[in-house]
Amino acid sequence: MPADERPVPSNGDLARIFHEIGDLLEVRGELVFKVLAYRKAADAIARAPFEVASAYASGDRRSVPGVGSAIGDKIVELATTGHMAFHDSLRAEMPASLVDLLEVPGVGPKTVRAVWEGLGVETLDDLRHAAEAGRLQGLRGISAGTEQRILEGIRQLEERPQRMLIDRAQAVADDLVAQLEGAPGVRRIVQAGSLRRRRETVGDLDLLVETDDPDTVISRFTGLGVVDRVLGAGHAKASVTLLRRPQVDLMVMPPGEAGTYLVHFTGSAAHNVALRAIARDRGWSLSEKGFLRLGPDGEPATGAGAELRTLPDEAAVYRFLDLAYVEPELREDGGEIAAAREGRLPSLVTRGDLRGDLHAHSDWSDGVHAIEVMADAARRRGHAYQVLTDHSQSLAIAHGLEPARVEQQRRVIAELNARYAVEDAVGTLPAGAVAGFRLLHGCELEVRADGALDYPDDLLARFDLVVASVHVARRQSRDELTRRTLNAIRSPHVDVIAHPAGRMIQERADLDLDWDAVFEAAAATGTALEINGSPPRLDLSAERARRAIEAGCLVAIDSDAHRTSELDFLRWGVDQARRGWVEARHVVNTRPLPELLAWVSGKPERV
Ligand code: DGT
Ligand code: CA
Ligand code: CA
Ligand code: ZN
Repeated sequence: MPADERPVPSNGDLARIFHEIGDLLEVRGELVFKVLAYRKAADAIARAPFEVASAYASGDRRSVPGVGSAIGDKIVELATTGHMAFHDSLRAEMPASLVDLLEVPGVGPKTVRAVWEGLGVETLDDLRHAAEAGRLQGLRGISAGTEQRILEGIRQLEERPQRMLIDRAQAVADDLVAQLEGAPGVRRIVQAGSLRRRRETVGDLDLLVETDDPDTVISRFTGLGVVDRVLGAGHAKASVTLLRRPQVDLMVMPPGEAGTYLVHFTGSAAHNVALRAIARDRGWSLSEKGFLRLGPDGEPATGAGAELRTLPDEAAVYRFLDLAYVEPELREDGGEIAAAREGRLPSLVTRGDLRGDLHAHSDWSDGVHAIEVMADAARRRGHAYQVLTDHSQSLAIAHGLEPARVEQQRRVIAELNARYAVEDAVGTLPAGAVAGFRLLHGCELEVRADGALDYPDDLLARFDLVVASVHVARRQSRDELTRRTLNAIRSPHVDVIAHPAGRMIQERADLDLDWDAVFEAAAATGTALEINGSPPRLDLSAERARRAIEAGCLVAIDSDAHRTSELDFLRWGVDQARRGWVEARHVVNTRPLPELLAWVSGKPERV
């Protein structure tokens, strides 16, 4: 093929190749920074706003983050010769399928090389067969135990749910929106589906684009550099998978008719089914396109009698069915439709309702940042208070604090608060801060395996607020685990139970608790149950949060930050609270500081 007819690789082609180079280098055992350099370049090229290969081949070496002269030369080589010698030599050195083996939990590059060189294992199937036949043990560095762990890892990989945690789904969706915004014909983009409903995990992403030029929008979408494969594309919809990322469905909607499209693609499917039944009872068929009048035969009328009602926004759709507007977080067919009909939908808590955060760590235990850095970051977020809750003494793995360290920490906090008081008085507040900010002294108190609390009562009494949690002996019986949790709830010193189920989403099972007993005791003692905002936790779950408030419990929405950026985890906690029908009045950290402190000091009497 003459050079001028050779297709120039797209940004997506380049990204795929550089990702594969990174993977192959990893199998080869190259230094991490080298592997990461290729991956970083691949991601940046995928996102570049211009065609990198064409530009570079014509001598226009515009800057792309992470693409230096070495990678730039390889791009030019590929664009002008159709080959990249470095990539070719890596592929000649080892089969590309080895990369898949790195996905097995517990299998690193050394193991991959060992099984490939020693046994000729190239694929996951090969690896499973070799392990089942007991042929791995005996290879350098592989014991019988390692072999069992590899088998277990393969099983885990096969069973691993393919859903993203909400923070990753949000990041991928935001990135796509940024790449589509401002493109020709795009008037508005809405992130629909389970992400809009703020589910804790998201299967695929659903984007709705309002446009009067669907074909342009769809070809722009399917042509994005981050797109790996186009699964299907028509005039109204397209589905793609992204490089190392999930599936994305894009639907277009005509301007001015967004209402039914938004309702349809936000879901949930069960909520939509219920809406359609109401519509049908009233003589209409509801689809994404609008409401179609049903004929006498119960089928949508066609021809001259056809009547399609389109609606500009979602509120109008609900109004059309005589329902109050239902927030996306409630659209799970969990009683929201009856509540909308009867005018008793909850007024959901918002991020703006929170006045502070009751759970965060510093580098005194297992956090990353110093106390003053965490406090400053909380203050700049406009919190009225932040409770510092480093781990208690027995949690050695997290550098829990001995009582003497607790006393030291108290002094550090007092000095910081004195400084803030001076700044309040002279009016030199950092940007974003509100006057009167207080750093409160708390701890994350271990509930030991025998149910005992990890500090003596006289020390506990001196904290401003105590958050208690169960981290150890998670496999005890339901009775034992419940007894430990109730012991913490009933302590006059414990104010909040942190991440009550101890879960890690898709990673490990919840604590086996008698939840009714937990809710009853928490309600009776005024102990708050936490909705932990850390994306892998989100604990209480939305369902349990709803049961908790129905049982009369207070909840606390906390970040559990271990670094300053994680203070923003409050947002994910608020999402789950909303899914749990939680209102501001149920959330203890919506209260101003004096009321929060009054609640804490009321605890001994509450018990
Ligand atoms: P996911 O992706 O598993 O996290 O959950 P969703 O809710 O995002 O589900 P998805 O992506 O299959 O569909 C997005 C929305 O589109 C869904 O919430 C409702 C609507 N939808 C899509 N397909 C159907 C369908 O076959 N029937 C109904 N009733 N609704 C559908
Ligand atoms: Ca979806
Ligand atoms: Ca979908
Ligand atoms: Zn914590």
